[in-house]
Amino acid sequence: MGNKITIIGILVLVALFAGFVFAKSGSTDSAPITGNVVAGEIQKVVLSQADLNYKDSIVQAGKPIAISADGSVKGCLRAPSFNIGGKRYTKYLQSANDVLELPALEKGTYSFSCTMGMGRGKLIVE
Ligand SMILES: [Cu+2]
Repeated sequence: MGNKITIIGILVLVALFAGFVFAKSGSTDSAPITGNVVAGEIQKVVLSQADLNYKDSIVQAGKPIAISADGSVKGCLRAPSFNIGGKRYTKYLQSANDVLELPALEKGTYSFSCTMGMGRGKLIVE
Protein backbone atom coordinates (compact mmCIF):
# COMPACT_ATOMS: atom_id res chain seq x y z
CA MET A 1 0.00 0.00 0.00
CA GLY A 2 2.77 2.38 0.95
CA ASN A 3 4.68 1.64 -2.27
CA LYS A 4 1.59 2.28 -4.38
CA ILE A 5 1.14 5.74 -2.85
CA THR A 6 4.84 6.51 -3.43
CA ILE A 7 4.59 5.46 -7.09
CA ILE A 8 1.44 7.54 -7.58
CA GLY A 9 3.23 10.44 -5.91
CA ILE A 10 6.19 10.12 -8.27
CA LEU A 11 3.89 9.88 -11.29
CA VAL A 12 2.10 13.08 -10.19
CA LEU A 13 5.43 14.86 -9.76
CA VAL A 14 6.62 13.70 -13.20
CA ALA A 15 3.33 14.84 -14.75
CA LEU A 16 3.59 18.24 -13.05
CA PHE A 17 7.21 18.64 -14.16
CA ALA A 18 6.38 17.64 -17.73
CA GLY A 19 3.47 20.07 -17.74
CA PHE A 20 5.70 22.84 -16.42
CA VAL A 21 8.35 22.25 -19.09
CA PHE A 22 5.71 22.05 -21.81
CA ALA A 23 4.02 25.26 -20.66
CA LYS A 24 7.36 27.03 -20.46
CA SER A 25 8.51 26.01 -23.92
CA GLY A 26 5.12 26.94 -25.34
CA SER A 27 5.20 30.40 -23.85
CA THR A 28 8.58 31.35 -25.33
CA ASP A 29 7.10 31.38 -28.83
CA SER A 30 4.62 34.11 -28.00
CA ALA A 31 6.79 36.01 -25.52
CA PRO A 32 6.34 39.74 -26.11
CA ILE A 33 9.35 41.86 -26.97
CA THR A 34 10.31 43.95 -23.97
CA GLY A 35 9.33 47.61 -23.83
CA ASN A 36 6.54 49.43 -25.57
CA VAL A 37 7.95 48.98 -29.02
CA VAL A 38 7.30 45.90 -31.10
CA ALA A 39 9.96 45.12 -33.69
CA GLY A 40 8.97 46.33 -37.13
CA GLU A 41 6.62 48.91 -35.74
CA ILE A 42 8.51 51.89 -37.09
CA GLN A 43 6.33 54.79 -38.13
CA LYS A 44 7.21 56.60 -41.30
CA VAL A 45 6.99 60.35 -41.61
CA VAL A 46 7.31 62.12 -44.96
CA LEU A 47 8.21 65.78 -44.61
CA SER A 48 6.69 68.35 -46.95
CA GLN A 49 7.59 71.96 -47.37
CA ALA A 50 5.10 74.83 -46.97
CA ASP A 51 6.50 78.21 -48.00
CA LEU A 52 9.92 78.38 -46.35
CA ASN A 53 9.04 75.97 -43.54
CA TYR A 54 8.05 72.36 -43.04
CA LYS A 55 4.44 71.28 -42.70
CA ASP A 56 3.61 69.93 -39.24
CA SER A 57 3.86 66.17 -38.86
CA ILE A 58 1.95 64.05 -36.36
CA VAL A 59 3.24 60.75 -34.99
CA GLN A 60 2.39 58.37 -32.19
CA ALA A 61 4.30 58.19 -28.93
CA GLY A 62 6.37 55.13 -28.10
CA LYS A 63 7.30 54.03 -31.61
CA PRO A 64 10.58 54.70 -33.43
CA ILE A 65 10.32 57.18 -36.30
CA ALA A 66 11.75 57.11 -39.79
CA ILE A 67 11.72 60.52 -41.49
CA SER A 68 12.04 61.08 -45.20
CA ALA A 69 11.27 64.08 -47.41
CA ASP A 70 9.07 64.38 -50.49
CA GLY A 71 9.87 66.37 -53.63
CA SER A 72 8.41 69.60 -52.22
CA VAL A 73 11.32 69.90 -49.78
CA LYS A 74 14.06 72.00 -51.36
CA GLY A 75 17.64 72.98 -50.69
CA CYS A 76 18.90 72.95 -47.15
CA LEU A 77 15.46 71.94 -45.85
CA ARG A 78 16.38 68.48 -47.08
CA ALA A 79 18.65 68.30 -44.04
CA PRO A 80 16.29 68.46 -41.05
CA SER A 81 17.94 68.68 -37.67
CA PHE A 82 16.37 67.62 -34.37
CA ASN A 83 17.68 68.34 -30.90
CA ILE A 84 16.06 65.86 -28.56
CA GLY A 85 17.15 65.36 -24.99
CA GLY A 86 20.48 67.04 -25.71
CA LYS A 87 21.17 64.76 -28.65
CA ARG A 88 21.30 65.93 -32.25
CA TYR A 89 19.71 63.95 -35.04
CA THR A 90 20.31 65.11 -38.57
CA LYS A 91 20.76 63.70 -42.04
CA TYR A 92 20.79 65.02 -45.56
CA LEU A 93 17.77 63.40 -47.20
CA GLN A 94 19.00 63.54 -50.76
CA SER A 95 16.39 61.20 -52.24
CA ALA A 96 13.02 59.85 -51.12
CA ASN A 97 14.82 56.70 -49.98
CA ASP A 98 17.04 58.50 -47.47
CA VAL A 99 15.78 58.21 -43.92
CA LEU A 100 16.56 60.03 -40.70
CA GLU A 101 15.84 57.74 -37.77
CA LEU A 102 14.55 59.03 -34.47
CA PRO A 103 13.98 56.98 -31.34
CA ALA A 104 10.55 56.41 -29.84
CA LEU A 105 9.44 59.70 -28.30
CA GLU A 106 7.18 60.76 -25.47
CA LYS A 107 4.12 62.92 -26.10
CA GLY A 108 4.93 66.53 -26.87
CA THR A 109 5.78 68.96 -29.64
CA TYR A 110 9.31 68.70 -30.97
CA SER A 111 10.54 71.70 -32.94
CA PHE A 112 13.16 71.17 -35.56
CA SER A 113 14.78 73.13 -38.34
CA CYS A 114 17.03 72.72 -41.28
CA THR A 115 20.69 72.53 -40.33
CA MET A 116 21.08 76.25 -41.01
CA GLY A 117 18.14 77.11 -38.75
CA MET A 118 16.11 78.82 -41.48
CA GLY A 119 13.24 76.49 -42.29
CA ARG A 120 11.34 75.35 -39.22
CA GLY A 121 8.90 72.59 -38.46
CA LYS A 122 7.06 70.79 -35.72
CA LEU A 123 6.88 67.09 -35.01
CA ILE A 124 3.79 66.58 -32.87
CA VAL A 125 3.87 63.36 -30.84
CA GLU A 126 0.45 62.26 -29.60
CU1 LIG B 1 18.32 76.06 -44.19
